[in-house]
Amino acid sequence: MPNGLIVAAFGRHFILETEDGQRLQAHPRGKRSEAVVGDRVVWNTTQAGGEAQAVIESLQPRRNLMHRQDMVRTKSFAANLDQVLMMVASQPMFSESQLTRAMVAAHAADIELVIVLNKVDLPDAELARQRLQPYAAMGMPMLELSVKAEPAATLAQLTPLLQGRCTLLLGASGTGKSSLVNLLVPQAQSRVGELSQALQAGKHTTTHTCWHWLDEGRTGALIDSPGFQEFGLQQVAAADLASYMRDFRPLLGQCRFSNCQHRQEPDCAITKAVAESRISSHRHRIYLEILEELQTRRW
Ligand SMILES: Nc1nc2c(ncn2[C@@H]2O[C@H](COP(=O)(O)OP(=O)(O)OP(=O)(O)O)[C@@H](O)[C@H]2O)c(=O)[nH]1
Ligand SMILES: [Mg+2]
Ligand SMILES: [Zn+2]
Repeated sequence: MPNGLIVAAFGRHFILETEDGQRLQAHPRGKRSEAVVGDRVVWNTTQAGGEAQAVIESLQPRRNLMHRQDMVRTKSFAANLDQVLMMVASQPMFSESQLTRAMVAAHAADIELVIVLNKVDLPDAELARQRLQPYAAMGMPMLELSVKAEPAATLAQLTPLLQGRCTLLLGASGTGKSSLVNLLVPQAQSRVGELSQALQAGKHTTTHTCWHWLDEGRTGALIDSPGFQEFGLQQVAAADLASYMRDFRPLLGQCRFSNCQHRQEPDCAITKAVAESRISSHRHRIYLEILEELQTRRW
């Protein structure tokens, strides 16, 4: 049976790309639809209503899997990634909680994350820069863009970073992810239109994750994803959370208790660092909020 690549996912409907670059509508065999964008799959053809349809028979083993949940259901949304670009902006002003959550999710999946501050042409970019200061200090890779105002500079900055790699774009709604995709992949917009038309049958979701090749040789790809509000982390074990906080990591193992949760325990290296402003109090507050969520809530 032939191999294929999942390039778009709409609930139980998928777009599959064949090895020679053809795009087909595909459905999973059986009830479960575990495939996500970036999955390599084995597929087969069936006849449905006189039309040939692709059926996803099985998934190939994944290199990694990026998860995220919302209140409604678990969404594991892209696999086999080389890196995540987390896009933030000053308009709308980014949420530090969402940024931290994306960083934790990428770290837990062992995927590199680069913070991209977009819209630096806007006057309040300076405020966003200040809020990103702790992230720069902890050594997060970071770059600044103005996709709309400086397209040529954006291309020059991103081309070397994206070449030959598979990159997932993440970020809140309105940060400029699709603008970036359309700049880098000028034909992307029309293709998105075609795909959603092809999938009108019974489905009316417009939020979907979609794969775009960056080059003719199909070596580099950029995955656009819907902007998020919720960013649940139920795949993360509460006990591992602190180790995914980059600024906490160097201090882990220095608390009095080996099972310290870094809440209010005596002789906690983390709360001490917070008191001495070596770790930002925002980061600690966000950590406690996520910890609480992982220990109590099951979405
Ligand atoms: N000022 C400014 N505006 C920008 C820039 N990049 C994108 N925008 C604008 O930001 C708005 C949102 O851009 P989109 O690309 O749709 O954002 P998105 O992240 O794809 O949003 P969702 O699809 O909802 O998740 C649009 O009005 C863009 O024109 C920029 O560099 N500077
Ligand atoms: Mg978009
Ligand atoms: Zn501690």
